[in-house]
Amino acid sequence: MNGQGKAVRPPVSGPGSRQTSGRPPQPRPVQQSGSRGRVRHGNGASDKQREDRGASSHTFEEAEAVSGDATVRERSRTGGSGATPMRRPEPNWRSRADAAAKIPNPMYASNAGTTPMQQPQSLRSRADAAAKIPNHMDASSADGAYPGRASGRRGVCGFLSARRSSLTAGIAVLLGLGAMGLAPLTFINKQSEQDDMSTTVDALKSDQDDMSTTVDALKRDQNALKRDLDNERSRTAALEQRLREIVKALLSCAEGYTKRRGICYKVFNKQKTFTGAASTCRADGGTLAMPRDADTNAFLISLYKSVSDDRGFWFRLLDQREEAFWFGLHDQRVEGRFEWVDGSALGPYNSWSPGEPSNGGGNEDCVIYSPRYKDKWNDVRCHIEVNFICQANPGTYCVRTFS
Ligand SMILES: [Ca+2]
Ligand SMILES: [Ca+2]
Repeated sequence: MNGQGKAVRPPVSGPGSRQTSGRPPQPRPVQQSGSRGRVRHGNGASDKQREDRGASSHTFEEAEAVSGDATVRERSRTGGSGATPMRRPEPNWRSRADAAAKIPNPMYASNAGTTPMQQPQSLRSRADAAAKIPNHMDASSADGAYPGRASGRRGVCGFLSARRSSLTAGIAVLLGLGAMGLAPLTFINKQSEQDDMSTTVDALKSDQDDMSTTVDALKRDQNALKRDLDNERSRTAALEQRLREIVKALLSCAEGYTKRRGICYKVFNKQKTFTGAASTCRADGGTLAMPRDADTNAFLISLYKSVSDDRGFWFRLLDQREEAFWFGLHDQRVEGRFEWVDGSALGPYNSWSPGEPSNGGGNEDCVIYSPRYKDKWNDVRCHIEVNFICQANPGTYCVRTFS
């Protein structure tokens, strides 16, 4: 047993060792011969033990520390003679090593249930296996598999339930203190807001006064405009009334005139010479009447008969005045060539009394109606004074009235 142990024992460092110089010692391959092999190999079993311890304690350095402590304790037990524990193995050490080797480690347990020593693995493969081991501490919050969280919540809830009154009182005290601390600030803010509101109210009052002044001015302007509008309406109404009168005058005959076929006629029961009668007709905007046809001639005869004062045969016998009426026909410019007072020729129509125009005495140049000649035309001297008949167009008198 000791000879086999010496064959696998690592070289001891010291002055007499042949491996103190030259090629450094190489790690021997681990034999897979069970627990016996681990005991025979000495430091090889110790290495395996350190790996196991390292796996159990999750750090290789901790395993080394444990191994170092065991070595120190062994050296102190042997009196510090310099002999290594593998040179003089103690029964307790081997049993402890064997017991440690027999501790099942789930990180190295294979599916077949073999121990790590039965299936040699590299450190990397072991680390990979360890990474695949599910860790309850890493359970996500989604699956809710972590039992410590529920218990923690129950503990917090229990704590809060047991101290609800205390917490409530504490919160009330804090709120009261906060309210007492915020009260001055709130008062300051309220005072500042009140000042701002007062300034704003003053500005609004000033604007309101300005607007009231503007409204008053606008009302005055509105009243003035209304008065002007009323005046303009009255003036427009007066102008419209005047215009209607003018239109009516333009479409009607002057006072005393009778309208026939668009011409106004009037009998003047005033005895004047031919020239005087013509002047009176021009003053009314017309001329002496010009009966250019039989109908107009008959109308004029009926017109002067309605106004004439027929004083009877005896009166006419005693009164030598001619009961006659001038109308606008004469031959003053050219003897025997009768024309109308507007300069136009007599034309085809005439109503001469038989034997007329006679131009008696060589100076009969103006024409009259005469009942003595049965209302026929007769040329007489122009300077005698008789009644006369005027004619005018409708509205002609307006020129005289509004001019
Ligand atoms: Ca004549
Ligand atoms: Ca005559």
